[in-house]
Amino acid sequence: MKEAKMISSGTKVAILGLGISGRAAVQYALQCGALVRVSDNRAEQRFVAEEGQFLAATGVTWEAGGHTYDFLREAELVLLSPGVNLALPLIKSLQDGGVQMAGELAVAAGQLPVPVVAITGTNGKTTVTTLIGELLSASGKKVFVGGNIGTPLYEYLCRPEGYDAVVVEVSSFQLESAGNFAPNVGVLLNITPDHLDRHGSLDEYGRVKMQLFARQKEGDLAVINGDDALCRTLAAELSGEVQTFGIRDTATAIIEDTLIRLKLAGRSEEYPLAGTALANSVGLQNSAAAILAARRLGCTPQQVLQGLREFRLLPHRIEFVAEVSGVAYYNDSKATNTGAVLGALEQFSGNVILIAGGRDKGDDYRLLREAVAARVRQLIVIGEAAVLLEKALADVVAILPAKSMQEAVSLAAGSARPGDVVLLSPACASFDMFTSYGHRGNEFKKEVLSLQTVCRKDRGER
Ligand code: UMA
Repeated sequence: MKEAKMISSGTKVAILGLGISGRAAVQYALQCGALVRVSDNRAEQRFVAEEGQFLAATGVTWEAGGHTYDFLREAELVLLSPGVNLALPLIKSLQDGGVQMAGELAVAAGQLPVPVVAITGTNGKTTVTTLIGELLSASGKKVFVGGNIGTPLYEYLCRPEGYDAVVVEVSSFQLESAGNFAPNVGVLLNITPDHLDRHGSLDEYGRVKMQLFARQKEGDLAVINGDDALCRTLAAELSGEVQTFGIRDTATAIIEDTLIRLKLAGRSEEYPLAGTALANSVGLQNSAAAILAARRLGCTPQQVLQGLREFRLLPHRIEFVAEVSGVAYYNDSKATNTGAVLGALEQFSGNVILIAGGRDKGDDYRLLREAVAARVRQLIVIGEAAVLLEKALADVVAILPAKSMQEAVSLAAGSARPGDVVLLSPACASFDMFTSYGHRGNEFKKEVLSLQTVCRKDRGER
Protein backbone atom coordinates (compact mmCIF):
# COMPACT_ATOMS: atom_id res chain seq x y z
CA MET A 1 0.00 0.00 0.00
CA LYS A 2 1.29 3.46 -0.91
CA GLU A 3 1.90 5.95 1.88
CA ALA A 4 2.29 9.76 1.79
CA LYS A 5 5.33 10.86 -0.20
CA MET A 6 8.31 12.27 1.68
CA ILE A 7 8.72 14.93 -1.03
CA SER A 8 5.87 17.00 -2.45
CA SER A 9 5.36 20.29 -4.22
CA GLY A 10 7.31 23.05 -2.48
CA THR A 11 9.36 20.78 -0.18
CA LYS A 12 12.80 22.31 0.33
CA VAL A 13 15.23 19.52 -0.53
CA ALA A 14 19.04 19.50 -0.46
CA ILE A 15 20.97 16.72 -2.14
CA LEU A 16 24.31 15.82 -0.61
CA GLY A 17 26.70 14.47 -3.26
CA LEU A 18 25.93 14.67 -6.97
CA GLY A 19 26.91 11.23 -8.29
CA ILE A 20 24.72 8.50 -9.80
CA SER A 21 22.37 8.50 -6.82
CA GLY A 22 22.40 12.30 -6.35
CA ARG A 23 21.60 13.09 -9.98
CA ALA A 24 18.63 10.70 -9.91
CA ALA A 25 17.53 12.26 -6.59
CA VAL A 26 17.53 15.70 -8.22
CA GLN A 27 15.34 14.45 -11.09
CA TYR A 28 12.88 12.79 -8.72
CA ALA A 29 12.69 15.78 -6.35
CA LEU A 30 12.11 18.17 -9.27
CA GLN A 31 9.41 15.85 -10.63
CA CYS A 32 7.71 16.08 -7.22
CA GLY A 33 7.79 19.87 -7.48
CA ALA A 34 10.41 20.35 -4.75
CA LEU A 35 12.75 23.32 -4.41
CA VAL A 36 16.11 21.66 -4.94
CA ARG A 37 19.67 22.59 -3.99
CA VAL A 38 22.81 20.49 -4.33
CA SER A 39 25.97 20.37 -2.24
CA ASP A 40 29.10 18.49 -3.38
CA ASN A 41 32.61 18.21 -1.99
CA ARG A 42 34.42 18.31 -5.33
CA ALA A 43 36.47 21.45 -5.96
CA GLU A 44 34.31 24.02 -7.76
CA GLN A 45 36.27 23.99 -11.02
CA ARG A 46 36.10 20.21 -11.31
CA PHE A 47 32.47 20.13 -10.22
CA VAL A 48 31.48 22.63 -12.91
CA ALA A 49 33.52 20.80 -15.55
CA GLU A 50 31.94 17.45 -14.65
CA GLU A 51 28.39 18.49 -13.76
CA GLY A 52 27.94 21.86 -15.54
CA GLN A 53 25.59 20.49 -18.19
CA PHE A 54 23.42 18.74 -15.62
CA LEU A 55 23.29 21.84 -13.40
CA ALA A 56 22.31 24.03 -16.34
CA ALA A 57 19.65 21.59 -17.53
CA THR A 58 18.05 21.25 -14.10
CA GLY A 59 18.58 24.83 -12.93
CA VAL A 60 19.22 23.78 -9.33
CA THR A 61 21.01 25.99 -6.79
CA TRP A 62 24.38 24.52 -5.79
CA GLU A 63 27.54 24.79 -3.74
CA ALA A 64 30.81 22.93 -4.33
CA GLY A 65 34.15 22.48 -2.61
CA GLY A 66 32.49 21.16 0.58
CA HIS A 67 29.22 21.12 2.48
CA THR A 68 28.31 24.17 4.55
CA TYR A 69 25.79 24.45 7.35
CA ASP A 70 24.43 27.77 6.09
CA PHE A 71 23.64 26.39 2.63
CA LEU A 72 22.08 23.16 3.90
CA ARG A 73 20.03 24.49 6.79
CA GLU A 74 17.76 26.13 4.18
CA ALA A 75 16.43 22.64 3.49
CA GLU A 76 13.70 20.70 5.31
CA LEU A 77 15.00 17.40 3.95
CA VAL A 78 18.54 16.34 3.00
CA LEU A 79 18.88 13.40 0.61
CA LEU A 80 22.15 11.59 1.29
CA SER A 81 24.23 9.93 -1.40
CA PRO A 82 25.49 6.50 -0.28
CA GLY A 83 29.10 7.73 -0.21
CA VAL A 84 28.34 10.38 2.42
CA ASN A 85 29.52 9.28 5.83
CA LEU A 86 26.77 9.83 8.40
CA ALA A 87 29.39 10.43 11.07
CA LEU A 88 30.11 13.89 9.60
CA PRO A 89 29.57 16.43 12.43
CA LEU A 90 27.63 18.59 9.96
CA ILE A 91 24.93 15.94 9.70
CA LYS A 92 24.42 15.90 13.44
CA SER A 93 24.25 19.73 13.52
CA LEU A 94 21.62 19.76 10.78
CA GLN A 95 19.57 17.08 12.53
CA ASP A 96 19.78 19.04 15.76
CA GLY A 97 18.49 22.01 13.78
CA GLY A 98 15.43 20.01 12.70
CA VAL A 99 16.52 19.01 9.18
CA GLN A 100 15.41 15.49 8.21
CA MET A 101 17.93 13.06 6.62
CA ALA A 102 17.03 10.30 4.18
CA GLY A 103 18.69 7.99 1.69
CA GLU A 104 17.04 6.58 -1.42
CA LEU A 105 15.60 3.57 0.45
CA ALA A 106 13.86 5.85 2.95
CA VAL A 107 12.39 7.95 0.13
CA ALA A 108 11.18 4.81 -1.66
CA ALA A 109 9.62 3.32 1.50
CA GLY A 110 5.85 3.29 1.18
CA GLN A 111 6.08 4.18 -2.53
CA LEU A 112 6.56 0.65 -3.86
CA PRO A 113 3.12 -0.85 -4.59
CA VAL A 114 4.58 -4.07 -6.05
CA PRO A 115 6.45 -6.92 -4.31
CA VAL A 116 10.00 -5.89 -3.37
CA VAL A 117 13.02 -8.16 -3.00
CA ALA A 118 16.12 -6.54 -1.47
CA ILE A 119 19.50 -8.22 -1.42
CA THR A 120 22.43 -7.38 0.82
CA GLY A 121 25.62 -9.09 2.01
CA THR A 122 29.33 -8.50 1.63
CA ASN A 123 29.73 -10.50 -1.57
CA GLY A 124 27.47 -11.75 -4.33
CA LYS A 125 24.87 -8.94 -4.09
CA THR A 126 25.05 -7.89 -7.73
CA THR A 127 25.03 -11.47 -9.00
CA VAL A 128 22.03 -12.47 -6.87
CA THR A 129 20.15 -9.27 -7.69
CA THR A 130 20.66 -9.93 -11.41
CA LEU A 131 19.78 -13.59 -11.00
CA ILE A 132 16.53 -12.93 -9.12
CA GLY A 133 15.65 -10.29 -11.72
CA GLU A 134 16.18 -12.87 -14.47
CA LEU A 135 14.22 -15.60 -12.67
CA LEU A 136 11.25 -13.27 -12.20
CA SER A 137 11.48 -12.11 -15.83
CA ALA A 138 11.53 -15.76 -16.93
CA SER A 139 8.17 -16.15 -15.19
CA GLY A 140 6.73 -13.32 -17.30
CA LYS A 141 7.01 -10.49 -14.77
CA LYS A 142 8.21 -7.02 -15.71
CA VAL A 143 10.91 -6.32 -13.15
CA PHE A 144 12.71 -3.13 -12.11
CA VAL A 145 16.25 -4.12 -11.08
CA GLY A 146 18.16 -1.36 -9.31
CA GLY A 147 19.81 0.07 -6.20
CA ASN A 148 23.53 -0.33 -5.51
CA ILE A 149 23.79 -2.30 -8.76
CA GLY A 150 23.85 1.09 -10.49
CA THR A 151 20.27 2.20 -11.27
CA PRO A 152 18.99 4.22 -8.30
CA LEU A 153 15.51 3.46 -6.97
CA TYR A 154 14.67 7.11 -7.72
CA GLU A 155 14.43 6.04 -11.37
CA TYR A 156 11.65 3.62 -10.46
CA LEU A 157 9.92 6.34 -8.43
CA CYS A 158 10.02 8.67 -11.46
CA ARG A 159 8.51 6.04 -13.80
CA PRO A 160 6.87 3.20 -11.84
CA GLU A 161 4.27 2.30 -14.47
CA GLY A 162 4.06 -1.25 -15.73
CA TYR A 163 6.34 -3.00 -13.25
CA ASP A 164 5.22 -6.18 -11.45
CA ALA A 165 8.16 -6.35 -9.01
CA VAL A 166 11.20 -4.43 -7.76
CA VAL A 167 14.51 -6.19 -7.09
CA VAL A 168 17.01 -3.97 -5.33
CA GLU A 169 20.66 -4.43 -4.39
CA VAL A 170 21.27 -2.75 -1.07
CA SER A 171 24.64 -1.72 0.37
CA SER A 172 25.53 -1.14 4.00
CA PHE A 173 25.96 2.55 3.13
CA GLN A 174 22.37 2.70 1.89
CA LEU A 175 21.07 0.80 4.93
CA GLU A 176 22.44 3.48 7.26
CA SER A 177 19.75 5.85 6.01
CA ALA A 178 16.98 3.38 5.07
CA GLY A 179 14.20 4.91 7.18
CA ASN A 180 11.05 2.78 6.98
CA PHE A 181 12.16 0.71 3.99
CA ALA A 182 10.84 -2.85 4.42
CA PRO A 183 11.22 -5.40 1.60
CA ASN A 184 8.69 -8.22 1.23
CA VAL A 185 11.69 -10.51 0.85
CA GLY A 186 15.04 -9.49 2.33
CA VAL A 187 18.09 -11.58 1.44
CA LEU A 188 21.30 -11.57 3.50
CA LEU A 189 24.03 -13.44 1.61
CA ASN A 190 27.00 -13.29 3.99
CA ILE A 191 28.88 -10.95 6.30
CA THR A 192 32.69 -10.77 6.18
CA PRO A 193 34.87 -7.73 6.90
CA ASP A 194 34.38 -4.85 4.42
CA HIS A 195 34.07 -1.06 4.57
CA LEU A 196 35.45 -1.12 8.13
CA ASP A 197 37.03 2.27 7.45
CA ARG A 198 33.46 3.63 7.46
CA HIS A 199 31.61 1.32 9.86
CA GLY A 200 34.42 1.02 12.41
CA SER A 201 34.01 -2.65 13.35
CA LEU A 202 32.60 -5.92 12.04
CA ASP A 203 29.92 -5.80 14.77
CA GLU A 204 28.72 -2.40 13.63
CA TYR A 205 28.84 -3.47 9.97
CA GLY A 206 26.71 -6.52 10.84
CA ARG A 207 24.27 -4.37 12.81
CA VAL A 208 23.84 -2.06 9.81
CA LYS A 209 23.26 -5.04 7.48
CA MET A 210 20.45 -6.26 9.77
CA GLN A 211 18.60 -2.97 9.19
CA LEU A 212 17.32 -4.69 6.04
CA PHE A 213 14.89 -6.64 8.23
CA ALA A 214 14.20 -4.03 10.93
CA ARG A 215 10.86 -2.82 9.52
CA GLN A 216 9.57 -6.03 7.96
CA LYS A 217 5.96 -6.90 8.74
CA GLU A 218 3.90 -10.03 9.08
CA GLY A 219 3.96 -11.95 5.80
CA ASP A 220 7.44 -10.69 4.87
CA LEU A 221 10.36 -13.08 4.61
CA ALA A 222 14.04 -12.99 5.64
CA VAL A 223 16.34 -15.26 3.61
CA ILE A 224 19.61 -15.84 5.47
CA ASN A 225 22.86 -17.73 4.86
CA GLY A 226 22.71 -20.54 7.43
CA ASP A 227 26.38 -21.46 6.88
CA ASP A 228 27.62 -18.00 7.90
CA ALA A 229 28.07 -17.97 11.69
CA LEU A 230 27.63 -14.21 12.04
CA CYS A 231 24.49 -14.18 9.86
CA ARG A 232 23.07 -17.05 11.93
CA THR A 233 23.75 -15.28 15.22
CA LEU A 234 22.22 -12.01 14.04
CA ALA A 235 19.23 -13.77 12.49
CA ALA A 236 18.42 -15.42 15.82
CA GLU A 237 17.18 -12.00 16.94
CA LEU A 238 14.60 -11.75 14.14
CA SER A 239 10.98 -12.28 15.10
CA GLY A 240 9.50 -12.71 11.60
CA GLU A 241 9.64 -15.61 9.14
CA VAL A 242 13.18 -16.77 8.29
CA GLN A 243 14.28 -19.24 5.62
CA THR A 244 17.91 -20.32 5.43
CA PHE A 245 20.18 -21.73 2.75
CA GLY A 246 23.40 -23.73 3.10
CA ILE A 247 24.85 -27.19 3.51
CA ARG A 248 23.13 -27.96 6.85
CA ASP A 249 20.19 -30.32 6.63
CA THR A 250 18.17 -27.90 8.76
CA ALA A 251 18.26 -25.29 5.96
CA THR A 252 15.19 -24.52 3.82
CA ALA A 253 17.38 -24.70 0.70
CA ILE A 254 20.01 -27.38 1.22
CA ILE A 255 23.13 -27.45 -0.95
CA GLU A 256 24.12 -31.07 -1.68
CA ASP A 257 27.12 -31.23 -4.02
CA THR A 258 25.80 -29.48 -7.17
CA LEU A 259 22.13 -29.98 -6.29
CA ILE A 260 19.88 -27.63 -4.34
CA ARG A 261 17.03 -29.28 -2.46
CA LEU A 262 14.19 -27.13 -1.23
CA LYS A 263 11.95 -28.14 1.65
CA LEU A 264 8.89 -25.93 1.39
CA ALA A 265 5.59 -26.59 3.15
CA GLY A 266 6.51 -30.26 3.62
CA ARG A 267 7.27 -30.72 -0.10
CA SER A 268 10.69 -31.28 -1.59
CA GLU A 269 11.95 -29.67 -4.82
CA GLU A 270 15.24 -30.38 -6.58
CA TYR A 271 17.37 -28.01 -8.65
CA PRO A 272 20.30 -29.88 -10.27
CA LEU A 273 22.90 -27.32 -11.33
CA ALA A 274 25.78 -29.48 -12.61
CA GLY A 275 27.08 -28.09 -15.89
CA THR A 276 25.71 -24.57 -15.26
CA ALA A 277 27.72 -21.39 -14.63
CA LEU A 278 26.56 -21.58 -11.00
CA ALA A 279 27.94 -25.04 -10.16
CA ASN A 280 30.65 -23.95 -7.71
CA SER A 281 30.56 -23.23 -3.98
CA VAL A 282 29.85 -19.49 -4.35
CA GLY A 283 27.42 -19.97 -7.25
CA LEU A 284 25.42 -22.60 -5.36
CA GLN A 285 24.98 -20.33 -2.34
CA ASN A 286 23.89 -17.49 -4.59
CA SER A 287 21.49 -19.81 -6.43
CA ALA A 288 19.96 -21.15 -3.23
CA ALA A 289 19.23 -17.61 -2.01
CA ALA A 290 17.76 -16.63 -5.38
CA ILE A 291 15.57 -19.76 -5.56
CA LEU A 292 14.01 -18.99 -2.16
CA ALA A 293 13.22 -15.41 -3.20
CA ALA A 294 11.89 -16.37 -6.63
CA ARG A 295 9.67 -19.16 -5.27
CA ARG A 296 8.26 -16.75 -2.68
CA LEU A 297 7.34 -14.35 -5.47
CA GLY A 298 5.44 -17.05 -7.33
CA CYS A 299 7.90 -18.40 -9.91
CA THR A 300 7.31 -22.10 -10.63
CA PRO A 301 10.13 -24.62 -10.06
CA GLN A 302 10.34 -25.15 -13.85
CA GLN A 303 10.74 -21.41 -14.50
CA VAL A 304 13.38 -21.17 -11.77
CA LEU A 305 15.39 -24.12 -13.08
CA GLN A 306 15.28 -22.80 -16.64
CA GLY A 307 16.44 -19.34 -15.46
CA LEU A 308 19.31 -20.85 -13.46
CA ARG A 309 20.45 -22.93 -16.42
CA GLU A 310 20.44 -19.92 -18.74
CA PHE A 311 22.26 -17.61 -16.31
CA ARG A 312 25.66 -16.28 -17.39
CA LEU A 313 28.09 -14.86 -14.80
CA LEU A 314 28.77 -11.13 -14.83
CA PRO A 315 32.23 -9.83 -15.82
CA HIS A 316 35.03 -9.33 -13.23
CA ARG A 317 33.80 -12.19 -11.03
CA ILE A 318 36.21 -15.12 -11.35
CA GLU A 319 35.95 -14.48 -15.09
CA PHE A 320 38.07 -16.74 -17.30
CA VAL A 321 40.15 -14.50 -19.58
CA ALA A 322 42.48 -16.76 -21.57
CA GLU A 323 44.92 -19.63 -21.45
CA VAL A 324 48.45 -18.57 -22.33
CA SER A 325 51.25 -21.15 -22.53
CA GLY A 326 49.22 -23.62 -20.46
CA VAL A 327 48.44 -21.04 -17.72
CA ALA A 328 44.80 -20.04 -17.08
CA TYR A 329 44.17 -16.35 -16.31
CA TYR A 330 41.13 -15.30 -14.25
CA ASN A 331 39.84 -11.78 -13.61
CA ASP A 332 38.17 -11.39 -10.20
CA SER A 333 38.57 -7.61 -9.93
CA LYS A 334 35.17 -7.33 -8.13
CA ALA A 335 36.76 -9.10 -5.13
CA THR A 336 37.36 -5.96 -3.05
CA ASN A 337 37.53 -7.63 0.38
CA THR A 338 39.13 -10.69 1.98
CA GLY A 339 35.87 -12.69 2.04
CA ALA A 340 35.57 -12.47 -1.73
CA VAL A 341 39.22 -13.51 -2.20
CA LEU A 342 38.69 -16.55 0.06
CA GLY A 343 35.65 -17.50 -2.06
CA ALA A 344 37.73 -17.21 -5.24
CA LEU A 345 40.70 -19.21 -3.89
CA GLU A 346 38.27 -21.98 -2.93
CA GLN A 347 37.55 -22.47 -6.64
CA PHE A 348 41.14 -23.54 -7.35
CA SER A 349 42.97 -26.53 -5.92
CA GLY A 350 46.40 -24.87 -5.71
CA ASN A 351 49.23 -23.44 -7.82
CA VAL A 352 47.68 -20.00 -7.87
CA ILE A 353 49.70 -16.91 -8.74
CA LEU A 354 47.62 -14.24 -6.98
CA ILE A 355 47.65 -10.54 -7.88
CA ALA A 356 46.24 -8.50 -4.96
CA GLY A 357 46.29 -5.00 -3.52
CA GLY A 358 44.84 -1.56 -4.16
CA ARG A 359 43.23 0.94 -1.80
CA ASP A 360 42.88 -0.39 1.74
CA LYS A 361 39.38 -0.32 3.30
CA GLY A 362 40.41 -1.39 6.80
CA ASP A 363 40.28 -5.14 6.13
CA ASP A 364 42.51 -7.55 8.08
CA TYR A 365 44.63 -9.36 5.47
CA ARG A 366 45.73 -11.97 8.02
CA LEU A 367 42.34 -13.57 7.33
CA LEU A 368 43.89 -14.74 4.05
CA ARG A 369 46.86 -16.53 5.63
CA GLU A 370 45.52 -20.08 5.70
CA ALA A 371 44.09 -20.08 2.18
CA VAL A 372 47.13 -18.31 0.73
CA ALA A 373 49.50 -20.79 2.42
CA ALA A 374 47.47 -23.70 1.03
CA ARG A 375 46.78 -22.49 -2.51
CA VAL A 376 48.99 -19.58 -3.55
CA ARG A 377 52.53 -20.21 -4.84
CA GLN A 378 53.36 -16.59 -5.59
CA LEU A 379 51.73 -13.36 -4.47
CA ILE A 380 52.15 -10.21 -6.53
CA VAL A 381 51.19 -7.05 -4.65
CA ILE A 382 50.04 -3.77 -6.21
CA GLY A 383 48.83 -0.36 -5.04
CA GLU A 384 48.65 1.42 -1.71
CA ALA A 385 47.90 -1.71 0.33
CA ALA A 386 51.00 -3.59 -0.95
CA VAL A 387 52.90 -2.97 2.29
CA LEU A 388 49.95 -4.10 4.45
CA LEU A 389 49.60 -7.30 2.42
CA GLU A 390 53.32 -8.01 2.70
CA LYS A 391 53.20 -7.47 6.45
CA ALA A 392 50.27 -9.87 6.84
CA LEU A 393 51.47 -12.63 4.48
CA ALA A 394 55.26 -12.46 4.00
CA ASP A 395 55.95 -15.54 6.15
CA VAL A 396 53.43 -17.78 4.34
CA VAL A 397 54.06 -16.98 0.65
CA ALA A 398 56.70 -15.59 -1.73
CA ILE A 399 55.88 -11.97 -2.59
CA LEU A 400 56.84 -9.69 -5.49
CA PRO A 401 55.79 -6.02 -5.70
CA ALA A 402 54.56 -4.51 -8.99
CA LYS A 403 54.04 -0.84 -9.85
CA SER A 404 51.47 -1.29 -12.62
CA MET A 405 49.03 -3.88 -13.93
CA GLN A 406 51.37 -4.45 -16.86
CA GLU A 407 54.25 -5.28 -14.51
CA ALA A 408 51.98 -7.45 -12.35
CA VAL A 409 50.85 -9.58 -15.31
CA SER A 410 54.37 -9.79 -16.64
CA LEU A 411 55.73 -10.95 -13.25
CA ALA A 412 52.86 -13.45 -12.94
CA ALA A 413 53.60 -14.87 -16.40
CA GLY A 414 57.27 -15.15 -15.45
CA SER A 415 56.44 -17.11 -12.28
CA ALA A 416 53.72 -19.36 -13.71
CA ARG A 417 54.21 -22.90 -14.95
CA PRO A 418 51.84 -24.86 -17.22
CA GLY A 419 48.84 -25.94 -15.14
CA ASP A 420 49.02 -22.87 -12.88
CA VAL A 421 46.30 -20.28 -12.47
CA VAL A 422 46.95 -16.53 -12.48
CA LEU A 423 44.18 -14.85 -10.50
CA LEU A 424 43.54 -11.12 -10.09
CA SER A 425 41.57 -11.01 -6.83
CA PRO A 426 42.68 -7.81 -5.10
CA ALA A 427 40.95 -7.76 -1.63
CA CYS A 428 41.01 -3.95 -1.97
CA ALA A 429 39.21 -1.07 -3.66
CA SER A 430 40.59 0.06 -7.02
CA PHE A 431 40.59 3.85 -6.70
CA ASP A 432 44.33 4.29 -6.01
CA MET A 433 45.29 3.17 -9.54
CA PHE A 434 42.01 2.86 -11.49
CA THR A 435 38.63 4.59 -11.80
CA SER A 436 36.66 1.49 -10.78
CA TYR A 437 36.93 -2.26 -10.29
CA GLY A 438 35.71 -2.59 -13.89
CA HIS A 439 38.56 -0.42 -15.15
CA ARG A 440 41.05 -2.51 -13.12
CA GLY A 441 39.63 -5.77 -14.49
CA ASN A 442 39.67 -4.47 -18.06
CA GLU A 443 43.33 -3.41 -17.71
CA PHE A 444 44.16 -6.90 -16.44
CA LYS A 445 42.34 -8.49 -19.38
CA LYS A 446 44.09 -6.15 -21.82
CA GLU A 447 47.51 -7.15 -20.45
CA VAL A 448 46.65 -10.87 -20.56
CA LEU A 449 45.41 -10.65 -24.14
CA SER A 450 48.53 -8.77 -25.28
CA LEU A 451 50.63 -11.44 -23.56
CA GLN A 452 48.67 -14.02 -25.54
CA THR A 453 49.36 -12.16 -28.79
CA VAL A 454 53.11 -12.01 -28.05
CA CYS A 455 53.20 -15.74 -27.23
CA ARG A 456 51.33 -16.60 -30.43
CA LYS A 457 53.75 -14.50 -32.48
CA ASP A 458 56.70 -16.21 -30.78
CA ARG A 459 55.23 -19.54 -31.85
CA GLY A 460 54.79 -18.24 -35.41
CA GLU A 461 50.98 -18.33 -35.18
CA ARG A 462 48.82 -15.54 -36.59
N1 UMA B 1 30.29 13.30 -2.27
C1 UMA B 1 30.13 14.43 -1.49
N2 UMA B 1 30.28 14.30 -0.15
C2 UMA B 1 30.62 13.14 0.46
C3 UMA B 1 30.79 12.00 -0.36
C4 UMA B 1 30.62 12.11 -1.71
O1 UMA B 1 29.86 15.51 -1.99
O2 UMA B 1 30.75 13.13 1.69
C5 UMA B 1 30.12 13.44 -3.71
C6 UMA B 1 31.39 13.14 -4.50
O3 UMA B 1 31.72 14.25 -5.26
C7 UMA B 1 31.00 12.05 -5.43
C8 UMA B 1 29.49 12.01 -5.38
O4 UMA B 1 29.12 12.55 -4.13
O5 UMA B 1 31.38 12.31 -6.75
C9 UMA B 1 29.12 10.56 -5.59
O6 UMA B 1 28.49 9.99 -4.51
P1 UMA B 1 28.64 8.46 -4.05
O7 UMA B 1 30.03 8.16 -3.63
O8 UMA B 1 27.56 8.24 -3.08
O9 UMA B 1 28.43 7.60 -5.38
P2 UMA B 1 27.28 7.52 -6.47
O10 UMA B 1 27.91 7.89 -7.76
O11 UMA B 1 26.04 8.23 -6.10
O12 UMA B 1 27.03 5.95 -6.49
C10 UMA B 1 26.29 5.36 -5.43
C11 UMA B 1 27.02 4.12 -4.93
N3 UMA B 1 28.34 4.49 -4.45
C12 UMA B 1 28.75 4.21 -3.21
O13 UMA B 1 28.09 3.62 -2.42
C13 UMA B 1 30.12 4.69 -2.82
C14 UMA B 1 27.13 3.11 -6.05
O14 UMA B 1 27.68 1.91 -5.54
C15 UMA B 1 25.76 2.80 -6.60
O15 UMA B 1 25.89 1.97 -7.74
C16 UMA B 1 25.04 4.09 -7.01
O16 UMA B 1 25.01 5.00 -5.90
C17 UMA B 1 23.60 3.82 -7.43
O17 UMA B 1 22.82 3.41 -6.35
C18 UMA B 1 29.05 1.64 -5.89
C19 UMA B 1 29.79 1.09 -4.69
O18 UMA B 1 31.01 1.09 -4.70
C20 UMA B 1 29.10 0.61 -7.01
N4 UMA B 1 29.10 0.60 -3.66
C21 UMA B 1 29.74 0.01 -2.50
C22 UMA B 1 29.87 -1.49 -2.67
O19 UMA B 1 29.22 -2.06 -3.55
O20 UMA B 1 30.64 -2.10 -1.89
C23 UMA B 1 28.89 0.29 -1.28
